[in-house]
Amino acid sequence: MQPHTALLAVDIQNDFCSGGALAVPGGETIVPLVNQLARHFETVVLTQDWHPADHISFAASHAGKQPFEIIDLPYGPQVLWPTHCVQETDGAALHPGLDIPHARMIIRKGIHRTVDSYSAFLEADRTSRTGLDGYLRSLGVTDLYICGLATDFCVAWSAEDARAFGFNATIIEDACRGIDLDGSLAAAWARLKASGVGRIASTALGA
Ligand code: VGL
Ligand code: ZN
Repeated sequence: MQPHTALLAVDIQNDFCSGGALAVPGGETIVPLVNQLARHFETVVLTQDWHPADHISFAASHAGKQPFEIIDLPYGPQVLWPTHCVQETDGAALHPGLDIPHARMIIRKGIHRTVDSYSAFLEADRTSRTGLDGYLRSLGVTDLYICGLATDFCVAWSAEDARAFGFNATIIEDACRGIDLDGSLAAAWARLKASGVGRIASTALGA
């Protein structure tokens, strides 16, 4: 790949894989492909969903609420999730099969108790930044390829924000898996298309 490209591998963590607290169907099956793709990129950034134990996105933090209910927060609607990716737990660890020794940046997100962050760039208040845009720009990255979990949440939000921050963004579709909550996967692809996010298969990158 050209030096101005980078791979963003989103939330490939135990809790999003089989047996995890918020398992994405087939989540772990992308791991060998992501490893292979990563070899084509000099710059690889990983993200980790990384929540405090009493995070506002957890159903358990709201009396009487169940996972997958939606509540209104000051920054907008919030899906309530099973408790997942709690800081420093095994569930929050990167999947052990991930083999990307040259990955040189890990962005941890969702670290503030009162704000969720699906996006690797901007938290759900749409104001607080993770710093990823500045990091990529300082390396001269203009084109971002994105893979990981889950297609319809953290991958989609990260890709849309990549566009909003002025990067070209392309999702490597077979290197992602979705949650698909009440049609969220189709809705995400429609939004992605409208915001100019590309969609390719890994074979197009020679992987
Ligand atoms: C994610 C729901 C909650 C994701 C993270 O990585 O897509 N989804 N936290
Ligand atoms: Zn989360």
